[in-house]
Amino acid sequence: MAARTDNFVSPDYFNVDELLTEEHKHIREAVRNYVKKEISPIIEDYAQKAEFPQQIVKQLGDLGCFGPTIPAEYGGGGLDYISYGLMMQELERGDSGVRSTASVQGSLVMFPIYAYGSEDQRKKYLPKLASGEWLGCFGLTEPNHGSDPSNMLSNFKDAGDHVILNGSKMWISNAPYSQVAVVWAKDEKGEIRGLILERGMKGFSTPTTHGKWSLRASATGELVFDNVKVPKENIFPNVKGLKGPLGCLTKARYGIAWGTIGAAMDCYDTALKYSLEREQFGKPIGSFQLQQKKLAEMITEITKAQLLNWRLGALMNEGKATPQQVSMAKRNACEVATNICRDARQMLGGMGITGEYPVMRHMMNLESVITYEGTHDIHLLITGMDVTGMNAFK
Ligand code: TGC
Ligand code: FAD
Repeated sequence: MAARTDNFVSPDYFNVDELLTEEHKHIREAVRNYVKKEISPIIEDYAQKAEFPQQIVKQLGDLGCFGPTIPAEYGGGGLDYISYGLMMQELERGDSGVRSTASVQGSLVMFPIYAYGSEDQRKKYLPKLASGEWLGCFGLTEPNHGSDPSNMLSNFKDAGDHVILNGSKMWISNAPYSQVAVVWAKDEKGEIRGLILERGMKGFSTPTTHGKWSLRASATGELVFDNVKVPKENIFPNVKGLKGPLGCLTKARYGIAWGTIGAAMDCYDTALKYSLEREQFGKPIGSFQLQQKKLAEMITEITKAQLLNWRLGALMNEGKATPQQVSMAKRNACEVATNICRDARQMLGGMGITGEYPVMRHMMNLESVITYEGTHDIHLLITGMDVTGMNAFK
């Protein structure tokens, strides 16, 4: 397939740019240019072949997309949450799988090592993860425990200076290419703890998951632990319980709220341009009311989500954002983006199902994004519990 030329023009109907600093705009520009140059020309091909573009790991490290909010002394960017959000928006504008690689590395691997790890763990792992020398993954979900991770079965037993880990994890992004895995498992008291595993530990394997129709350019796999001997120094000393992994998810879900709107912006831009060029019945299809309704609704929802994300970013910067607010933003953005990509696909008619345009790829990717990091319904129940005070999960 011929490499696609990326002429993306970013929609900004309410001048949200005026809310950004010069540094924010500079960071966004750098990531947008990277996506135009290195992602858009190749991503369709990798998605069609269901291959992970391994070269992006070093590129994303060089660009500062891994752990942008982690302090610079550990190799992070020392940036604020709006900068992080804008990076995720631009990466997912290219492909949700590329954003996935960055959010797993930054929010689900580097963040827990930074927030819950010992000083030795921080020094050993963070700089190599920030630079992209090492890739990491995050193992929470199990074959029989997805939405309900508190009932996980993976467990470890004390064996002197090390522990013996058994169990398995499923649906793990980056797993097949990771040097490092942050794994959540229960100790002998049944308490959830985080452990850092390294590729090469005896009994630890990462089989690839095949046959996905979604996130085809992202590598997904299992983590299998068969009596893995893990040194005690690899256990996070500073967190116990489900709040450990859920705290990481709050950071990653925040990035997804921005990211999915990036995918929606790409689909809107594509559909708008197509509607001005494509003629039927002697007129551009953009002149028909039914097509204008789709475009008007797309830009309305994108604008609302951009404003919500900006406000959430401001709250994150002040340390005031609640996990429930993040859930609302993740759920809303995934729904909006999924609907926009589906409408854009229809507006392109038959061309909408081809790899000539990015819309079908985005649309299929978003079926994963609306499911992972807490499903659409789980986030609705989180909001429901927050406003009523009553738990409808159990
Ligand atoms: P619950 O009793 O509500 O909470 C247990 C403890 O955790 C605290 N907590 C949180 N802390 C930080 N951030 C959050 N978002 C938190 N939510 C809850 C809570 O305060 C409590 O603390 P403490 O001190 O009292 O112990 O737990 P529950 O068992 O009732 O479950 C609640 C529920 C269902 C909302 C939770 O389990 C959930 O969110 N389930 C969804 C699972 C999920 O999102 N899995 C994602 C796996 S990772 C992934 O998908 C990566 S894809 C990445 C990519 O490719 O981009
Ligand atoms: P289930 O929990 O079995 O849910 C099935 C359905 O039941 C859903 O519609 C759900 O909303 C509904 N449901 C469940 N409980 C309730 C309830 N109480 N009330 C009402 N409805 C309910 N996980 C990781 O740990 N690390 C990763 O890197 C990772 N990457 C992923 C990459 C991809 C491509 C995918 C698809 C998933 C990934 N996941 C990862 C796993 C993901 O987080 C889970 O798929 C997700 O949390 C849902 O779990 P499940 O698939 O087991 O669905």
